[in-house]
Amino acid sequence: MNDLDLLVGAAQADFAAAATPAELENAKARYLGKAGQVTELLKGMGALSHEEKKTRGAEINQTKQRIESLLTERRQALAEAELQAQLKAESLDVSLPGRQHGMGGLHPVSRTMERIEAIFGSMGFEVADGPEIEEDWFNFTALNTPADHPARSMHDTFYVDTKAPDGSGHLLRTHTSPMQVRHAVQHVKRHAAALAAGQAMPEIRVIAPGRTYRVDSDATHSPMFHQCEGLWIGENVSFKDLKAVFADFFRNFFETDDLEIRFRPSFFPFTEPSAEVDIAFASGPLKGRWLEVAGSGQVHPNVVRNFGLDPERYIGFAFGMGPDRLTMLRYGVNDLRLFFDGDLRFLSQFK
Ligand code: 2NL
Repeated sequence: MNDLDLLVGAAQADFAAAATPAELENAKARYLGKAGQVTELLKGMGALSHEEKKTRGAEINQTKQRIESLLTERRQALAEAELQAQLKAESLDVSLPGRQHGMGGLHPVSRTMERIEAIFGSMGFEVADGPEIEEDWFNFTALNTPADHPARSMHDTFYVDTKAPDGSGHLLRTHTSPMQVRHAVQHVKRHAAALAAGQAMPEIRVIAPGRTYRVDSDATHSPMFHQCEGLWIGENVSFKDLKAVFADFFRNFFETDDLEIRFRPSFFPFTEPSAEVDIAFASGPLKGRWLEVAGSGQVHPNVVRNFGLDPERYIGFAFGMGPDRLTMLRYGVNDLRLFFDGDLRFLSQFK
């Protein structure tokens, strides 16, 4: 083995040791670069005779070609290895089963809202809608709530803008009653001609479910909570109708006829007289305990007048209840905040 064979062997070993294209290019420079070993051999030929130059030159050129082809071979091997590694890293097993999308479900409070709408719908109640950012007049003034009433204070209410000089202002509605006020005012406008002619107006029978807002936060109060109010106005609507509506509603809602209903005197600015509504189950885990489930009353004459109706002719009742609390009772949930934390471990139990 001569010096040239040894050089080829050294280059082969060097190229094999290069693990990356960059390392291989460094190894190449050591043989074929400007100061590389092959280049140095060619430079050293100056001292040889003409005959020696011919044979030695041919041998060196051959050596150079062998090293170049070793280099090409190694370049290809590295490129191939790189490609294989990339294919492996990005491989996709098309035979794997598809990922399943989790099936969503209605929020438990939404389920309660739907039940409430269906049950009252079966009794001929329409469903009102309206803005969550409400005008002062619809939220308070129309409902006979005087300017100095504590419910109107900054302490209890989220105001969106400060009161304008004309008394108008905006706030997050503190109950769903303003939707009923809007509904009643529209209803009266629609039947204005009949009313002016002294003819009868179709009854107002509506519920107003939705989100409401108050400055309040603990285990049983959330700053955002749900309410469903109801309103029934006609020429001959009385407390006995209210009691029948509640009996029908709660027996349907809790799916039992074994419950009692009682009214307790109370006060609301928008009703007179007013009553709290309690129910008690005759069996089950809550057996015999009176549970407060709604507020109610005969609509105050001032409120009837604000609808645009004559309180001497039109009379009726209104009520308000909390779907969040009804949901807690129906499913046995003990902390209101669980409904609004968004924890799927809790929510997925209601699917
Ligand atoms: C409660 C009290 C109540 C009303 C809401 C009402 C609405 C109109 C006119 C008159 Cl448009 N009244 N709503 C009446 C009595 C009680 O709710 O404790 N809610 C959870």
